Amino acid sequence: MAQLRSTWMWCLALAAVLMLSACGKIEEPAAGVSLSGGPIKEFTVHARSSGYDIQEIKVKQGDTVKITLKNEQGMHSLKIEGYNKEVRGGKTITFVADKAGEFDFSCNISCGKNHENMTGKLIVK
Ligand SMILES: [Cu+2]
Repeated sequence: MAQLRSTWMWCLALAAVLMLSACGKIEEPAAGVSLSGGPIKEFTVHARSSGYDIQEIKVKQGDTVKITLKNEQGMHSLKIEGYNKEVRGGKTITFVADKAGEFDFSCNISCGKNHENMTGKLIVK
């Protein structure tokens, strides 16, 4: 009788382990959702010839950053110095903010007389 009970307990324990490992698999982030496993910070930046509507993008180190650039006037891009990342109007980029610091971004397309106004900062803390 005692032996039957211990076998039963062992089966329960095994079932619990199997269930836990199954749950672990479900919680794993799907590919392309979060690159780092950390939170995803999403920004939509609108570009006009007068500049970007968002001049500061603040995230934490380890965050997955998703930036969508929308051209409101003309053709623009958003290039982040030091991260070697660029997004063009109508496109989205996703990357992991693995380096802390302040990184200037600017438009990498000669878009006219206000081109130099198209600047901002990615701040990674
Ligand atoms: Cu521009």
